[in-house]
Formats: sequence, C-alpha cells, structure tokens
Amino acid sequence: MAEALPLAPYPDLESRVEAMERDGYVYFPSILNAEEVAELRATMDKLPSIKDSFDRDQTPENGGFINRHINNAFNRDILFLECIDKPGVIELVEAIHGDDCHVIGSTAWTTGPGRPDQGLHIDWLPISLPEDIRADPRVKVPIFITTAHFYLNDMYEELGPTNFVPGSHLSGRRPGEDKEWKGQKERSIFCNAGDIVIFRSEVWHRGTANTSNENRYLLQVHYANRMITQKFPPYLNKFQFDEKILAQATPRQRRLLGDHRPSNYD
Ligand SMILES: O=C(O)CCC(=O)C(=O)O
Ligand SMILES: [Fe+2]
Repeated sequence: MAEALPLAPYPDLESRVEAMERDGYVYFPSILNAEEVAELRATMDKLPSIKDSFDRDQTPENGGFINRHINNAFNRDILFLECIDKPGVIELVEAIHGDDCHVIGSTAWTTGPGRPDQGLHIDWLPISLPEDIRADPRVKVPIFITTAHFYLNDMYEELGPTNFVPGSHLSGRRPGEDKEWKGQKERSIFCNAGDIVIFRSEVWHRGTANTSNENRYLLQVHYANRMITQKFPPYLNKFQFDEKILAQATPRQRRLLGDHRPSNYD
C-alpha cells in the first residue's frame, strides 16, 4: 500500500502557482458540499452513454466491471458545466494557462469493483528534455495541460485512489518501466468527497484497482492553453453544444468552452 500524498491547501494564488511548478499539483479541499456531491453522483448514474461521443459504457454483463466514461460532461448537464470554473480553481487555471485558456475535455467517470490497476503514465509530455536540462532553473517549461480531478467519494485504498510520483513532472520524460523518480515512490490521493486535485499532464500517475464493493465517481475537467486543441468528439462538425445548457453559461464559461476573441490563425 502506497503512503498518502501530502495534501496541503495553499492560502493564495501565488503559492498555488508555485506549487504547480514545484510539485506538479495543487489540492483544494471542500470545493463541493455533500449535497452537490450527491447530485453529481446521481446525475452520473442516470446519464446514458453516447457511442458517437466515444463514451465507454462497460458493465459486468459485457466487460467484467463497471466502466462508464462520459465525454463532454459540461454538455450533458448544467451541474457539470458549473464545475468548470469553481472559485479558486479557475483563477489558478487562468494564471498558469493564460486568461484565454479553455476546457479541452471533461469526463464523468464511474469505475466499479474489479477495475484493475492502470500502468504508471503521463497524460501528455509537451516537451521531452534531458534530465539535467529540465532541472536547470533557467529552463521553464510552460504548463500546457492540467486536469482537475473532482473526487466524489471519500477515497480509501480499496476504492482505487489516484497515485502520483512526486516530483516526476521534472523528469522531462515518460516513466517507461520506472516505478519511482529520484527515490520518490508512488503516493496515493486519500482525499474526501468534494475535494479537487489539479495536476499538470507530465506528472507520472495512475488510477489504481477498485477492490472495494462500491463504485468510484470521478469528474475530470481538462484545461489547456488556448493553442492546445479542444477535444470534443464526435469530430467533423458532429459535436453540437446543447442549446439549453449553453444558454445558461456565463461569459467566462462560454470562453472556457471555446467562445474566443479572434487571434493568431483565426
Ligand atoms: O482513475 C484515475 O484516478 C486516474 C485516471 C488516469 O490517470 C487516466 O485515465 O489517464
Ligand atoms: Fe492519466
């Protein structure tokens, strides 16, 4: 069993930005209250999957364990849209990705008992660099993509926490066969329902096995710099915003969904 990942909330934007550079992640406790968590979970339970949106909907009957992965969550229910600009989190996202940043994806993900361990991975490596170059303080790799994990359960070992290898975003590479980085082993995120951990795409991490007897509910919001493409399947003009949900979006939420000012290449 991995030790717990240190989860210390930071008091201000500046220290959160620093933590993103130094640690590769930031923890926000109690972003959602118990009622909001319950509503999101109930919504996830009733949302039908859409095959054309590349949703996955595996059940014990067809795959061995529950694995419901709903894409474009912001477009499926207003409750998910309301999660893309949570106070505190959105200021951090805009500080690191720029004030024209946007959401590049969002998934509502239910994983049931029997979910196996993922392999240690990164979500995206924007620039691969030799270790000594990456460690040079003159080299500052922009944070191109982050993911906010909204945990909708109180997390414990058997439910399958996300594990991070602390400091690994500074390796300049993928983990390959490695299981640790500079003596740092995997640490588990044991947070509470309603908490968020936001992390940059270069952190070595993995979801772990669900050996419990309950479902794990996770909402992911992926953010990026404006110049990183949004991934809203299905493609070739087939993705459509839900007009009723879009009509309720604030100007900031609309920008996060892609309502940008004209700029380079437009
Ligand atoms: O399930 C998790 O906690 C992490 C999932 C993940 O890292 C991924 O699917 O890329
Ligand atoms: Fe991942």
